[in-house]
Amino acid sequence: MATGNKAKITDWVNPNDKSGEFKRQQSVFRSFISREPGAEFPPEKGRYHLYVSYACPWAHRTLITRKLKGLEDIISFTSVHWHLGEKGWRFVTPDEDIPGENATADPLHADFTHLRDIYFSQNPDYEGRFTVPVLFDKKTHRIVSNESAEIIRMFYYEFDDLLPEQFKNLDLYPPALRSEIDATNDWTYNDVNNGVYKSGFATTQEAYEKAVATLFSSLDRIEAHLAKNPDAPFFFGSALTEIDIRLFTTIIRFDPVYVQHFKCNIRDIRSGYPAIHRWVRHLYWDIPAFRDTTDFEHIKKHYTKSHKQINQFAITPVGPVPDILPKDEEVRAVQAKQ
Ligand SMILES: N[C@@H](CCC(=O)N[C@@H](CS)C(=O)NCC(=O)O)C(=O)O
Repeated sequence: MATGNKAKITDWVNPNDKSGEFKRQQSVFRSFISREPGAEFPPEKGRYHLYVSYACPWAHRTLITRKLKGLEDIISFTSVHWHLGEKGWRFVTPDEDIPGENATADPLHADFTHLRDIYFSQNPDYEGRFTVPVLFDKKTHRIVSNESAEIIRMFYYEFDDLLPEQFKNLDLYPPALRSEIDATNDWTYNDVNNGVYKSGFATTQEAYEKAVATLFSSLDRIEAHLAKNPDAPFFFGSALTEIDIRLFTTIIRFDPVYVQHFKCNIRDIRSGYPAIHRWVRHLYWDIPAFRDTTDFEHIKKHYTKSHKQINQFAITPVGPVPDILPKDEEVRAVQAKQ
């Protein structure tokens, strides 16, 4: 759906659409960084910049992957302010003190105040949504991609020639698991990553109930899968793959935001899904690429203070406390059963 003319930024569901269902638009910029000779966007140190929001689960994928693959000195980034207003995401101003590394003004364009200025610099008539993440080429001043699923795949291999052995060897999409990863992505994208949004943005009871039922039956499926292998650290056993990255960014937001704000409240993770709870805490507490890129202040404030169609007074709930439990603590009801 376009944001142009009369549509409000919070009209994620077209008010004329009687189904009340949230239908996510396709990303528009779909080029690739490639190490093939003659590629339009070759891998080069310092050439590319990521625009993200710490709040956004799709952008969060790119920050985790950048860190896991050791690309911190190769690809720079900026996080926007957590508030999404009528003109979309905006940059932090110099007088503001916002948490998180690189939550600053746009370092590349001194006169840009909003993320949409980058989209308009590509096409003054751009009519799509102004979404993060955006992968930007400093050399040609073009947006390479605004599709997180494709940006993370570029990071898996295309920069490997510039990386030390330890990072080159990390294969997040290993050939032996590719068909299983693709099949898992299909349903986890639709039902879980996007499912929480379909639940929260629904504007009819029917659309909401359909989304929330599908979401929870897919969480049950993930729980059953992880419970089969209780000592395994990752979704596919001993191999950290893109499934862990893509599921993590939704699950880490689940109890703090999606349960109450998006009404995904049949169960929560900490009391209702022991295997998912164990898996997410391992990633968060034991692997810096997951923990260091997670900022609960951006996450909680963004959803609750930007989605006025859901939360008119922009009050951010205090709980749950804490945002994520330590690995050796359980909620009281779980403790009592042990
Ligand atoms: N398919 C995109 C979706 C990105 C997306 O929807 N990002 C949201 C933030 S969570 C956004 O920037 N929304 C702004 C808007 O819709 O106005 C991707 O995965 O990269």
